Amino acid sequence: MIASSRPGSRPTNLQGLWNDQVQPPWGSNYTMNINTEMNYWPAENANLSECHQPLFAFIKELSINGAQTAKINYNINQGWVSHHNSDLWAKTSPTGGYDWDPKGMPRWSAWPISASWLSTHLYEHYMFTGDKEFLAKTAYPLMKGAAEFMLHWLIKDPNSEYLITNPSTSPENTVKIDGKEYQLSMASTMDMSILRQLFTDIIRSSEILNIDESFRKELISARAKLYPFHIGQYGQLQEWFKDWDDSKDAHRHISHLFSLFPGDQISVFHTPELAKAAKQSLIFRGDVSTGWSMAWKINWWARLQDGNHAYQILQDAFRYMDPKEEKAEMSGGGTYPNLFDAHPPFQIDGNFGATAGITEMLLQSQDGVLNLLPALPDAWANGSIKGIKARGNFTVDISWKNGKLEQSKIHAVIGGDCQLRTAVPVKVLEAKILTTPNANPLFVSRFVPSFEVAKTPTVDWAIEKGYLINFKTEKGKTYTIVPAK
Ligand code: FUC
Repeated sequence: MIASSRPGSRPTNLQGLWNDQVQPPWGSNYTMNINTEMNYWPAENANLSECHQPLFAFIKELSINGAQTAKINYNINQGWVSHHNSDLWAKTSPTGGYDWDPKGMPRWSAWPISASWLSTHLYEHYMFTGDKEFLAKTAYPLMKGAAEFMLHWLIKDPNSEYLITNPSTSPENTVKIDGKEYQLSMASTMDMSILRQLFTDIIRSSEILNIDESFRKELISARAKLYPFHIGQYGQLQEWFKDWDDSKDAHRHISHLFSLFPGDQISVFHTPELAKAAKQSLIFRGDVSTGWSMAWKINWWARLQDGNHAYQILQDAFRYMDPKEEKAEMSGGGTYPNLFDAHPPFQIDGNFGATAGITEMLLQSQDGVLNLLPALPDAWANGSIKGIKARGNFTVDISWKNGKLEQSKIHAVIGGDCQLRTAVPVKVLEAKILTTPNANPLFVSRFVPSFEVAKTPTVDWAIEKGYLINFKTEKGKTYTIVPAK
């Protein structure tokens, strides 16, 4: 990331600056229904925040072209939109693709949700840095534009009061209904999850900045009407509008788990039923897949606090790939001898996604607290990591021995409450311990979504709540955390 995404450069694309072909796979473009976003997952948690800047500059460019696309393609005169693919020139209209399906529309590109997904990166940057000027001047107008388009795009479901997207895809996946295969539907879980996340980010931003009350109210009312999550007939997190999910579907895209990662609406602590359903969906889809798909799975298993499963997938992703051998695209991914990710072919997203996942195994902060070693696998009995980041702009070092926390040092770049979750009871040296819950504005608890249940999930579940401790930090100071005994 340091080599390929510096302020002033273009953001990283499918092969990044390591593309060595005139006609690279998928045009070495920006595939924004997962790959571009994945490239930036380690930007904040791995302390490479400034390397996120080229993506923000690109979002700004997309917003300019995307306002035209909104008008020309959809007759929507507010906000901006972008689709599943873009290029060096920040293209925002849907791509063609008739070679793939000569008879029909390129259906996977009928996905106008990337503007919303990309916009959530702006808010994440704020959560990790606390940079209010960035939130006000750069992030807020872009996020608002993405949401304005969506408020026009959403329609009322004719059979209920819910707001839905239509047409809608669950990126690149298809669904069989009465033996016939479809790619377009309404209100896919991914669409609704991304919109709920974006609306929540904007609502929170407008509160923090104390601006735009009427727009905030509009979003609060729209968010309440968004088509909710469903737990389906197998106890799975339903992917489609109706319970058409196939439990044998092993498709590489598992977009309906957006809210488990990178989103934060599904949490093992705050929404355990939804987290169990997400786990069931993940079990159905299996472990081995393309490079980037396995990288996403590492992050999901980390969020499910299952370090051993995350580690298993990391091992699968290290499958040796001979660069001289051409493998079928969907044959399952691995790693080339130079450690580049193989979709196959070479794509850099798996490297970035796996790095984010390894970091999530050691530190998480999406749940209102800093969770130290949330998904440490047995295989990593002893180790240490330095200089990773948590929301609230805390820089964290952790060392562990025999699978247990040995010491952590937390540097408070901007200060504020710092609440920890740890597997063992800890003490914080030379700090004022607080008896109140975390009041740090960068941790204010997230929106807890509603859902409907067809069958209660029955997956194995052994989540340790651990121990919580909250302490006050001062800007610029470093705190030492050690086991209490
Ligand atoms: C999407 C993915 C493919 C590949 C391509 C660049 O189409 O479904 O697996 O990553 O982007």
